Amino acid sequence: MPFRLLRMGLSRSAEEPRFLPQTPPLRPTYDVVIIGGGGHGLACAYYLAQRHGIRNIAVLEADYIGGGNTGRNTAIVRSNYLTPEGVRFYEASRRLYRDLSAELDINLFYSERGHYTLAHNDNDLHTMRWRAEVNRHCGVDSEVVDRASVAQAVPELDLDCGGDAPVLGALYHPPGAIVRHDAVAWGYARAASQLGVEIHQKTRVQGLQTEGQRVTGITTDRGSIRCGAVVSAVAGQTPQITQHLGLYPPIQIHPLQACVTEPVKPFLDTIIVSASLHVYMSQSSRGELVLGGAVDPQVLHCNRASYEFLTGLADHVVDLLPMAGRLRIMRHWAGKSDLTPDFAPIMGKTPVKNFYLDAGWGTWGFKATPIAGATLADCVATDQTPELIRPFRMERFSNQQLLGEKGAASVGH
Ligand code: PYC
Repeated sequence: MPFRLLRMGLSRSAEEPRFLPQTPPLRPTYDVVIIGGGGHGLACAYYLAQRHGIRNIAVLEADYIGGGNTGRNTAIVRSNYLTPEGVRFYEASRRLYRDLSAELDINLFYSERGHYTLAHNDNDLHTMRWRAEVNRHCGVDSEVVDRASVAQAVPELDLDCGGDAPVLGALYHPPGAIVRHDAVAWGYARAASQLGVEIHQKTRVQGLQTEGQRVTGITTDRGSIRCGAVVSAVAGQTPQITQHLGLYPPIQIHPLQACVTEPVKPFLDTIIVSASLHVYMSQSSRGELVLGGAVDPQVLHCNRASYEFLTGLADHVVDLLPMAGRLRIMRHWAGKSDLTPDFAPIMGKTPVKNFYLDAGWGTWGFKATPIAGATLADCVATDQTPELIRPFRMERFSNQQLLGEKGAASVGH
């Protein structure tokens, strides 16, 4: 028996059992280097190879793929934003997500649930009506519904919220969905790798080289490489990368925490969000309640989860869903939100030629993954800014052309 196992282990005839091939040594030169092996970086690599035929690409990931914000969010997909620019962009992302399991040949457990953003006062209702108007104008399914409709959708909710913040109605967005987040990273990674993209995990960037105003190379802890173009898609690590080029985009990093409870029988088949109570919740296919809250108030570049957050979140969750008080928390984590002043991302070209940025996603990065990857790939391949991401260019901060997307937030900031 041991000999048979040994023979199989050493045999080259058996199919490669790993999801990704083993990491090769770094080559001296690549056409494109993507810093960040999260969903955005991997999606960009995939679309560069698949849509533009650019295959001499390395994705550099300091840790393991999908181990940053891609694996640390609450997996919500929606497009009910406030600004027309945001709505169009996130709707394009939602449409790509909907068909992504088939495209990547992996079950992403994409599940359309409907998404309720609760209104607890007149101000909330005003913003919901505004969002519904903009959404419908952009072809996105979204409407304001009354309190009775919310009660009918989720009878387990206490719509008086313990008497403190009674629910008056909600913005209802039927296509709101959840999707298995780690599978999104793995799906893009495998599809990109099958097209020839190299994915280098445990490879940390230490510096960037320029000649004139053009980026030409990267120093890593596994050696130096030259490259035609560099994409930075590292979310909460952005300042550490851009500082090498003297670029300081207006980003502040705040932790964002979330948790899951022990599994219970399915009872919640929608996504419920309350910005006033700082709570969002859904039920996973395993029966766990997935719960999140507001970003931490302090700037902090770390993934530490805190007991204070859990007690604050539990307090608000129990106001809205009293039965949750009997559930145990099973896992609890934090990611790094890179917030911009107008709550819209920073995407595309930068003052350094051939250096492209994908940053400033705040609490919305995961839902943007497919379209961020696709538009960034278009931008790199053509060196032209696609129409869909023109509003997100970095110059908007010096041209006073901010977007004002804060009203679309699911949580307090
Ligand atoms: O915008 O849907 C959202 C969201 C949920 C958690 C963080 N952001």
